[in-house]
Amino acid sequence: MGQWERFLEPYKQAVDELKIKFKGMRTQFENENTNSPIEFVTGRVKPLASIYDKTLEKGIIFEPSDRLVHELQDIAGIRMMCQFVDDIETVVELLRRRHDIKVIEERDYISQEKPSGYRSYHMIVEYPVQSIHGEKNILVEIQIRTLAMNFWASIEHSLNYKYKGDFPEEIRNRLQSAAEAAFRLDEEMSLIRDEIQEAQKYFSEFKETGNANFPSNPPESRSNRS
Ligand code: 0O2
Ligand code: 0O2
Repeated sequence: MGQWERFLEPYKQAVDELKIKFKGMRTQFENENTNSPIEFVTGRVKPLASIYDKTLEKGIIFEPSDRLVHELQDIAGIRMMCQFVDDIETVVELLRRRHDIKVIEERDYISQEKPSGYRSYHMIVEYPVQSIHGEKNILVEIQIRTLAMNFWASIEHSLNYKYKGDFPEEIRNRLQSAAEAAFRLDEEMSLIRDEIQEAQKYFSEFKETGNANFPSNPPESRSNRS
C-alpha cells in the first residue's frame, strides 16, 4: 500500500461510516412517519489531484503531514441536502447533539453568502475512526444545503473548472443573479411547505399501500380547493 493510500484510508472509513449513519437518520424519520429534514446524503474523499491543487494554493509540501491534516479540513467531505431552508437549522441541531462527532467549527454561508453567490452551512467536525491500531480522530467537513443551493453550487463548480476561477464578467453576474433566483425559489417553497409535505406524505403512503386499499380521494384540503 502506497503512503497516500495508507494516509487516506481512515478518511475513506470516516466518509463511509458517516454516510451510513446520516442516511440512517432519514430512515428513522420515515419509520416514524415524520417528514425528514434530510433529503439525501453524499460523500467523498477529496481526490489526490484536488489535494495537490490545494497544497500548491496554500504553499504546503505535497506529502502526508500534520500540517496537511490541519490545513485541509475537507479531505473527508459529507453533503446533506434538505428540501427547505428551515430544515438546515434542524439538521445542524441534530448534528450538534450527537455524541459520535465533535463540532470544531461552523460557518454560516446562508445568512452570509459568499461573494460568488454560494450558500451552504458548513460544519467541521472531528470523528473517531476505529482501526486495528487504535482510534484516530479524523476531520470531516459537512456541507448542509437545500436542493436549490446544491443545484447552483454544482453548476458553478463545473463552470469554475472550465474558467479556472477567472469568470468573464457576464458569467459572474449571471451566476450571482442565478444564486439569488435559487434563494427566492427556496423562499417561495417555504411559503407552501405544509402543502408540499402533506402531498409528499400522501404519495409515500400511496407507494406503500399500492392502489388496492388506498382512499380514492386525496386529503380534504385538496378537494376543497378547486
Ligand atoms: P460530482 O461531480 O459532484 O457529481 P452511495 O454510497 O451509492 O450512496 P457513492 O456513489 O459512493 O454513493 O457516492 P456519493 O455518496 O453519492 O458521493 C459522491 C458525491 O459526493 C460526489 O459525486 C458529489 O456529489 C459529492 N461531493 C463532491 N465533492 C464534495 C465535497 O467537496 N464535499 C462534499 N461533502 N461532497 C462532495 P461525484 O460524482 O464524485 O461528483
Ligand atoms: P471542492 O472541489 O468542493 O473540494 P479552503 O479553501 O478549503 O481552505 P475556505 O475557502 O475557507 O477553505 O473554505 P470554505 O470556503 O469554507 O469552503 C470550502 C468548500 O466549500 C469548497 O471546497 C467548496 O466545496 C465549497 N465552496 C466554497 N465556496 C464556493 C463557491 O463559491 N462555489 C462553490 N461551488 N463551492 C464553494 P473546495 O476545496 O474549494 O472545492
